[in-house]
Amino acid sequence: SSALGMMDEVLIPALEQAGARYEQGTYFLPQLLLSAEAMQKAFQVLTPYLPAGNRSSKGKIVLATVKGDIHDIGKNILAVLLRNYGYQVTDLGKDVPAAAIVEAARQEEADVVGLSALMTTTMVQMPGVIEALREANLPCQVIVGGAVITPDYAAFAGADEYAKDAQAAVTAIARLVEASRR
Ligand code: B1M
Repeated sequence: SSALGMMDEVLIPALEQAGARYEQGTYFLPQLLLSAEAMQKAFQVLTPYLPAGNRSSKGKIVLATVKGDIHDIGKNILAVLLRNYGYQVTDLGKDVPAAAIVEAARQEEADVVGLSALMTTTMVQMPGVIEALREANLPCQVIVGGAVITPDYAAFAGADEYAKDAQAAVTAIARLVEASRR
């Protein structure tokens, strides 16, 4: 199997199973943390084998997990894929306030800002971040994703694109960079 296949078919389902056990009450936070750590380590091993496209600079992308949310595994996968495809990625990390995202988008002259949220309690940060980016009059396009996000919610939040997984996000971001350069 390919590195991306191992991630999609083995690692992510395993982590989802840990999540399901946590929900059923047979796993507790320490087991969930250990599972997430194991995932991050496996991910580091696979990183050099993830698909690489043409590496000339294709665009500048700013990524962040929204304020209040410390889930970053999906966003980290997206960052690695984008770098492998030749994008210049500024990863602001997790639990990032709106003002820091706007500041980075301005400084980096981002073509695209990507926001991730994994919880119903934090996805509600997205509309505010997008509004702040628009108010700052920045020319960037915005893509959102994360387990709880739906296409409807992305539209409601004012995003230009939604992607269900990191691979779909790479394709969508290629479209957005085109659009922002037109
Ligand atoms: Co937490 N957690 N967690 N957790 N955790 C969830 C999300 C939850 C669904 C589990 C549950 O209760 N069933 C639940 C949220 C409920 C909800 O709101 N619907 C939850 C909760 C409640 C919590 C805590 C509050 C638990 C507590 O403390 N009581 C706490 C939150 C703390 C906080 O954020 N303030 C917490 C903590 C943690 C850990 C630290 C233990 C750990 C995170 C470690 C880390 O990220 N560094 C963790 C984990 C691992 C999970 C589960 C099990 C797995 C998430 C994950 O990494 N999946 C999760 C349950 C589940 O999903 N089954 C759960 C794998 C990852 C590759 O997927 O990030 O979705 P994901 O990314 C995908 C797509 O969503 C997409 O691409 C990726 C695939 O290619 N994608 C994008 C993501 N971002 C994108 C951005 C894009 C485009 C696509 O464009 C920009």
